[in-house]
Amino acid sequence: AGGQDGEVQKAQRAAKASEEPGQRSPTIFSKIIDRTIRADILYEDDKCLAFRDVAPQAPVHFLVIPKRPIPRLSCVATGDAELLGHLLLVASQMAKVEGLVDGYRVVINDGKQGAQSVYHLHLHVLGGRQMGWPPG
Ligand code: D5M
Repeated sequence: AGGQDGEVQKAQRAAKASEEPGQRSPTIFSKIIDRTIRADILYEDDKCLAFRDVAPQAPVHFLVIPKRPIPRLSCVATGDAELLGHLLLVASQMAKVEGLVDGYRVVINDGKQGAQSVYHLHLHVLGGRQMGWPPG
C-alpha cells in the first residue's frame, strides 16, 4: 500500500529483468524504426523493416524486424503467425533483391544461450559467401 517497494518485490523485479532483458524496451531497433538513429534501410512496410547489420558477418548481412517490439522468438504466440510468416517472406524477397542466387542463411538468435544481444526480434539474413556448419 503506497510508499517504496519491499526487498522481495525489488528482487523479483530484478530477477525478471535479468531473465527477460527484452522487456526493458525500447531497444536500439525501436530507435531505428522511429528514425531516432540512422540505419541503411533496405525495405519498409507497415509491419516490418529490413536494414543492413552494422557489424556484417558476411558480404551481405541484413536484418528483418517487426515494427512491433516483440523481444524474442520465445515470446511469440499463435496470434503472431501471420506476422512471422510475413518476416520470412520479406527475408526471401530481399535476399533476391540483394542477389543471393546461390543461397543464404536465415538465423534467429534467442536469449542467452542463443547469443541474442538486441531484445527486439530480428531475422539475420547472411549471404555472399559459403557458410559453414555447425555454426558457432
Ligand atoms: O544480433 C544483433 C545484431 O544487431 C548484431 O548483428 C549487430 C546488429 N546491430 C546492433 N546495433 C545495430 C545498429 N544500430 N544498426 C544495425 N545493426 C545493428 P543478435 O542476434 O541480437 O546477437
